[in-house]
Amino acid sequence: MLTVYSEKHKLRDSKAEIFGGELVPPFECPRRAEIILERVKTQKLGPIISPNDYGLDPVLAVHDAGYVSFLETCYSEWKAKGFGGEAIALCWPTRTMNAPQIPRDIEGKLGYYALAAETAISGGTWEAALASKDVALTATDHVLKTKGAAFALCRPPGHHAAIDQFGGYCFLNNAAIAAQNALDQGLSKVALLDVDFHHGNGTQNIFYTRDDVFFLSLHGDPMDAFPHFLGHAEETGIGAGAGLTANYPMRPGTGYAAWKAALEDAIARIHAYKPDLLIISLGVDTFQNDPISFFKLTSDDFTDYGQLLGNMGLPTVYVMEGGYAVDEVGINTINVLQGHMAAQSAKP
Ligand code: SP5
Ligand code: ZN
Repeated sequence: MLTVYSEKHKLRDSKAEIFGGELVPPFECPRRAEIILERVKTQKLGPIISPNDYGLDPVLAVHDAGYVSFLETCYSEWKAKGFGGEAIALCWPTRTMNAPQIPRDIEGKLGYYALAAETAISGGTWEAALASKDVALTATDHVLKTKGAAFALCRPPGHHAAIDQFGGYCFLNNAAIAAQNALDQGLSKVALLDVDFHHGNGTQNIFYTRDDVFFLSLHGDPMDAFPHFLGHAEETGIGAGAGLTANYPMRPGTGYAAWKAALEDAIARIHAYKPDLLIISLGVDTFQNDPISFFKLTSDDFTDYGQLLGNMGLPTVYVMEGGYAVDEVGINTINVLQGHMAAQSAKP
């Protein structure tokens, strides 16, 4: 399987995450991608290529233009105020405030465009985010050509990034940008299956009213887990998108048997939709030793579900999302891809 990777991910190297009331080194760190890349090499997964530059048009096809220019200038506006640290949101238009105007001040803009405070915007974040969407777009174009599968080793991740909000370590929604770009090249229907531990609130937000992308997500119940305010089973899409969002929230301690049952249901629904392309938001934070999550998957379970995904026989793009047990993040990720490849080569 082809891997697309950009060294520019290293430019996303934030120093601080708010966690448990303390500033800690971010869970979403450069070493994650380096460990995954290393495992791609040692397991001889296949060729590794650098992404092409697609510019901003595919970004603006899913994200708000004001949001995109905010991301571009946020850090320099923050520094211009004389602040010593990284840009972190502190104040929001919450339930008791009126529909907001977008403030002039960068601290106000941060509150307007942030959906969580844990994610700091640091110098280099924008450049890394741009390269990350190029990784997803390049992998997708390869799959459109070959009808096979590819791995987009994206970093920073994307699935929490909404039309005009960042957070959950995400800035640009790589998987959504790739899905939209495939549609813009003439595909009719894309299925976007999110197996990251966290609900893909950003992806759901982007496609909620549409019938050309079927979004499905398996995740920690938002009653118990980040992002807390989206991802309930009752959210199934509206308008043309009615019935084309499917959420599978699961409780703390969920193990592979229950998780796999949810995946099998999702797979049946994807088959019924008959998509031209499958995009997997691949987070491996469902692992039993993940430091911020509560599912109980073992490393072997990742291989097993990779086979189920490969058995679907669809052109498939794997887009990297989360996974914070850094020592095992390479093993678990590549286990999914090797499971997929084993299923493919078992086909007559
Ligand atoms: C891409 C991705 O996986 N983003 C996840 C962002 C999660 N950020 C909030 C983490 C809050 C964790 N609370 C954990 C309690 C652990 N006992
Ligand atoms: Zn996650």
